[in-house]
Amino acid sequence: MKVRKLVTIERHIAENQAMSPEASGEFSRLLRDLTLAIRIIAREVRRAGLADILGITEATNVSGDVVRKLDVFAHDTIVRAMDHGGHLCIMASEEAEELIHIPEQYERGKYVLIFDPLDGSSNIDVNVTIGTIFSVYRRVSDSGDGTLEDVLQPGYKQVAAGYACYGSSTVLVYTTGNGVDIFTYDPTVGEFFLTHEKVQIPKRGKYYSINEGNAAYWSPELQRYVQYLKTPSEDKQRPYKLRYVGTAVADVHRTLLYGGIFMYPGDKKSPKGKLRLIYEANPIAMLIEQAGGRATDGERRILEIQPTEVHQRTPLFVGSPEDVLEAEAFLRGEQQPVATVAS
Ligand code: P6P
Repeated sequence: MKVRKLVTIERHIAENQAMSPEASGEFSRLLRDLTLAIRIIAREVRRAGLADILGITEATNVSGDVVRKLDVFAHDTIVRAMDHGGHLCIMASEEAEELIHIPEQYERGKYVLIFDPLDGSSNIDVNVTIGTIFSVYRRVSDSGDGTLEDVLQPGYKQVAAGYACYGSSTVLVYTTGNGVDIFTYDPTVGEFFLTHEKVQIPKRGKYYSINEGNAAYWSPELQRYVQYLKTPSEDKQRPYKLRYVGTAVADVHRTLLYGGIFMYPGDKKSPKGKLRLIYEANPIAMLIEQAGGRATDGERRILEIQPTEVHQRTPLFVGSPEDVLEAEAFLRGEQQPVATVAS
């Protein structure tokens, strides 16, 4: 629902905290520090072409992606903003092979931060939308330094999840389990203002989002599903429109607002697909489920998958509940295309 009242994200977090009695304020301060990092990244994204932080480094990350300067900047900004506040016991970044421990001079807190500092790297140098994705968990280890066990938690344990989408404007979308709220950044005052409250995804959409360039590697069932979406139907529900940005945050944000389905499936080349479970799929899944949508790997609920490795990948089917359920039926071989009008 669109919002007219002027509410900043700080006030929204504080009011949210007031609603959860056990909140000590530590969680609110964690989110406040994270939004500072996102503001700084947003500024650099806007001026990247002028600040010589476009372009690539010689490095590749643990997933084999070419690392770009803005990736490194975003990663460093989040670590520097978050490592001394006393809220976290450990961090994990898609850009870092190893877990990020809290420097010994700083206090450790009860939360875990998992983040993809800059999602959509391949789009950075061509001025296409990119994003930052984050997840917050409570620690499961008792005290002191966080552990691998604190990081490898199933997605349903998230206490917060969100993304920043650096597009025509910068929006911050997050949930703490009480629905999904969207904030739009006003750089003239340096504030994120609440613009959509308790967002609900349409039950079904008219968009599908997948990299059709991989069609030759898809399973026959997936090929049948996508062909079904492209085949005109008597009720004009189909064909769906294809939209694919190549930045998960952008494709998910459109799916959240307009409905439909975003898919990064496993295929013959990459049986587990490309997206990472803890950095991308889990936060996206929490947000979409909180907005009334569905998020699976084609059969299992993403949030119930027990991670075994920090950088593990998962197929992802996410969006309007009717669309994702229909995709799953095709993947099980159940659905046969219904009668369609001659194209
Ligand atoms: P492809 C960006 O590099 C990313 O990790 C996701 O944000 C995006 O959805 C996907 O890769 C795009 O991958 O293979 O279609 O270029």
